[in-house]
Amino acid sequence: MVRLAEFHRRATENLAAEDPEIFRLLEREMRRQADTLAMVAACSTAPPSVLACAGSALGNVTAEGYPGARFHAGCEVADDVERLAVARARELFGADYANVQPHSGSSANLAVLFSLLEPGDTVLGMDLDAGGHLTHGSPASVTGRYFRTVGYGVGPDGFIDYHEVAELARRVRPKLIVCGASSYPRTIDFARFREIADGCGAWLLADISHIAGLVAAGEHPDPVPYAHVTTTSTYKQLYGPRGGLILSGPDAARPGPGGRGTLAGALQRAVFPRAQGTPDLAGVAAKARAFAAASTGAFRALALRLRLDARQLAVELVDRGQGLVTGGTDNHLVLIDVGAKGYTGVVVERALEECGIIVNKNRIVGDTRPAHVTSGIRLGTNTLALRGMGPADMAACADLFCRAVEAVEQLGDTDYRLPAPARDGVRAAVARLCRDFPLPGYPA
Ligand code: DSN
Repeated sequence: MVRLAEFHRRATENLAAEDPEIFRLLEREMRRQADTLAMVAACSTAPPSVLACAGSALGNVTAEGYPGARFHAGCEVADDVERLAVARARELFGADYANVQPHSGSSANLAVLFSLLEPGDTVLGMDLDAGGHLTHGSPASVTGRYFRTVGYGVGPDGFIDYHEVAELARRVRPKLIVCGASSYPRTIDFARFREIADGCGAWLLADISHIAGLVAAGEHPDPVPYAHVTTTSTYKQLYGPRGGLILSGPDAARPGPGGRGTLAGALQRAVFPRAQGTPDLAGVAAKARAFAAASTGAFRALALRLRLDARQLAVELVDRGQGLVTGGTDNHLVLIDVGAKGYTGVVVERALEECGIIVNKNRIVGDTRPAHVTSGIRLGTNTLALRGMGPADMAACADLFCRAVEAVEQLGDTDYRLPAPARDGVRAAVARLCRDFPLPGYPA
């Protein structure tokens, strides 16, 4: 303990002395995070104990393979760390199988797709504009180049139309269906997706990167009993390090692709040696730490709060005249149609950033604007809830959002003017809110 603490203290001092340029940048980033209101739905703030693991000497270990079967010596501790991370992930999600090595959620998805499918097989995934993810078969991703991909969308109300998905699946006979999304504000019916997959003999992959914390806390239906494979990134709603995770429930023991071995065996080989070499063991330790934190009552309270925060934030925004995709939210995410008020997403994103509010532009259903412009803004409450803000504090957040947006004069798709007095007023209010609700464990 003393050795580790001493190491981190000296490491920081050495960094300051040896490389003041990067040291200053790291300090600046810490200050930026403390002083701004992060409402990017795909982010959270990892507790310092997670970052201590991620920056530890375990990162020095080269350890291809799995615990007890490595291709390098010196893995005694790394093996224990990885076994602990796997056990904690399985316990947290009630899974029969867990692989903690993927470097990201995207890597996890690629490993799964490339292990269960052959090039040219059909994948049915949610369209990017409807709320899906690049790795669910977008033509911009390798998944859209190596597989025949068909997209399902959402109905005019913004909700998934399960009858339409079932009809599409019957027609195109996919070998794999992906459910889960990166900008869908509503509950996903994993049991219904499994029925659809079973109806056409497809594998079902649930990507819960955005809602993993809600799932772990019982605040969103659980995909693990239904999907053959579940994936997630660990840095979004699990408040963990950059990284990914693959899980499987009762299907882990069933035959793998082509009837060979087991599904669990295929997933192990999918990550190593097929898709990755040595894992990031420091990252694996950080995942283990995050999984343990996510198993606590405090985390369950946080997950409930972030869901209730999002629900209230949606109400407050609608009360202030904002149009929301689906009219509200069931999870942590609120999707705003700023195009309806004549703004582009990119202009709103930039104007809010000038005011200290961090959001991201997002295409919305039927969007005619390109991905770098968009008509939508996506908000999330992961970090607001971590700061201790509850539903009663969402009026203040919605107010600041609307004050900033209403002050913007849109001049072109990407050009705008934001009068300094309005900007400074919102910025000062944001700074006050951040001081009143500091990030736990971070210097204020
Ligand atoms: N998946 C991307 C997002 O939802 O923004 C980033 O992780």
